[in-house]
Amino acid sequence: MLYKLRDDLGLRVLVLEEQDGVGGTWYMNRYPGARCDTESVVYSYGFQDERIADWRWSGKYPKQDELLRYFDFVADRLDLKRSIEFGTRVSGATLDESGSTWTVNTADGRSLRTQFLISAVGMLASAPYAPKIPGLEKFAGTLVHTGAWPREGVDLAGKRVAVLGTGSTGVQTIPQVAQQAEHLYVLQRTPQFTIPARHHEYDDATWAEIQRQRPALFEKARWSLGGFPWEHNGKSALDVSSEELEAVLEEMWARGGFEFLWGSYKDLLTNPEANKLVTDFVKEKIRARVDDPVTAESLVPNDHPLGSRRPIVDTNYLETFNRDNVTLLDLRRDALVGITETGVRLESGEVPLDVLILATGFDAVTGPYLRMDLRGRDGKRLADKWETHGPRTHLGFATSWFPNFFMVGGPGSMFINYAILMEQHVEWLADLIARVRESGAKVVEVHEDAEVHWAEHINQQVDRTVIPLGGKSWWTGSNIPGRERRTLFYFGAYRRYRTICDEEAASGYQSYAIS
Ligand code: N01
Repeated sequence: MLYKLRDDLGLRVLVLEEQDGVGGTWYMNRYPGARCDTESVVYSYGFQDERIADWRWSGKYPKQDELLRYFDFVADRLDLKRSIEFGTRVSGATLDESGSTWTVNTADGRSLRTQFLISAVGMLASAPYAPKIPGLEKFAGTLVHTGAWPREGVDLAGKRVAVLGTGSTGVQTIPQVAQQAEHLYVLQRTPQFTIPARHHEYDDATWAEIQRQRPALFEKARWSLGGFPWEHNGKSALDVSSEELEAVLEEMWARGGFEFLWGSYKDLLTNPEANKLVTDFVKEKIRARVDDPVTAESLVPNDHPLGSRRPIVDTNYLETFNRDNVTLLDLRRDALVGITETGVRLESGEVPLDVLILATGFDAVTGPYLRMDLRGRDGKRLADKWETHGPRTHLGFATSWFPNFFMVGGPGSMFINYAILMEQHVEWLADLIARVRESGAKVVEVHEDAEVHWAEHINQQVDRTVIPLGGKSWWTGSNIPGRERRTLFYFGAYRRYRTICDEEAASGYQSYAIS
């Protein structure tokens, strides 16, 4: 966004960044095993600038440190850091009475004025969530959240360690922690489906081929179902013989990653019957990967179908339970009662620990925004507005009562390959801002009925998928106790979403008042 506004549009731009370096989620999430689960080639910038064209990814899924090096490389090569103020947390922002200028307040007590305020706070990392477990504050060992992993690391050698949480983060960190700890206890409340990543390094010939195909891969991802450069085979899983189904699923399983879900049959995420076929296939895979049948059964999800929660991609997660120094503690059979000074207390008794790792996720999607005190027209607080009606936005870009305020990937946009979505959002918002400036207008605000209409649309849309069967998860904001389920994303095809965004721009932004 900085590059686009500063270098393409020639605006005066300042980025305020809470951390001391670029990278966002990859700056904060330094836990062992942190790795992107989207293929590197499309989890990078797609715009053409020869200054960053010589970057080479080492393999299919980059690790956190490689991702951080990438973002540093881009920021340095494009000379972005001179426009970024690091170590500055925004505590809030208030719209002036003129309705066209924002006063932004920083946690260190300063105020800055700007016509346009664009939030790029992301949807997860800036708001880690730790559950209020009785006694947590009493724990005398090392307590660490994966999303705030210390830069100097945590010494796990020879320690009794527990990981609480088995979402994407827990699933990534558990195999790595198991290799370092004396003993690892995995505290699992809800088992989840996980697909092998099949990570591999790129040799020079593979990389050369990827480079050759790169423009085409990006174009495909931009007009795809979920921001990835592949398509389903056009068939319903219900229309093929069981032999054909098995063969296709085995082939996709061998390829691994999200392609298994989005690149096979067209109706796995929309038709519960078709979904059940693939859900059963993955359940059998779980049983085959775990030696002890009792442990295996605890690891098989039985309360939600595959794809109804954010899918997980793993490297050796389930095999980790075959190690002698790893114990699965199934909290549905033996509930977590609390934390003591020396360990965790289950119904069956206490488990002594030196280190407790919380892989308990985030106050996702709305949390990063509501940590800031944002006040729009007539002093209306964003927190009050979203509390009353849910986080209504127009396509995830803007919300009424908050003129000249925009979000890159806000609530109501999509949960897909974020690299592709971000770049589209940046371009769309930059075009809108350019349009407002060219017209000589000072203020742009989305019409309230446009966001109401969009909220209705995404609510209808989600009912055509298996998402409502997913139980409580961050995808619906319901991972936070007491919070009701909400539709936070458009779960249709990304190409459709992109077309809707393009049509809005082509209409001259008819959903916006520009004055
Ligand atoms: O968080 P989560 P995450 N008692 O909310 C458990 C992205 N990401 O950090 O399911 C016991 O998914 C909770 O249990 P349950 C990705 O989008 C990306 O793992 O509520 N358990 C669950 O097991 C991902 O989806 C990458 O029953 C409690 C876990 O904590 C998103 O981040 C890598 C509990 C939280 O799982 C979030 O993933 C990693 C309690 N009181 C993450 N409270 C990439 O590779 C919570 N839990 C790109």
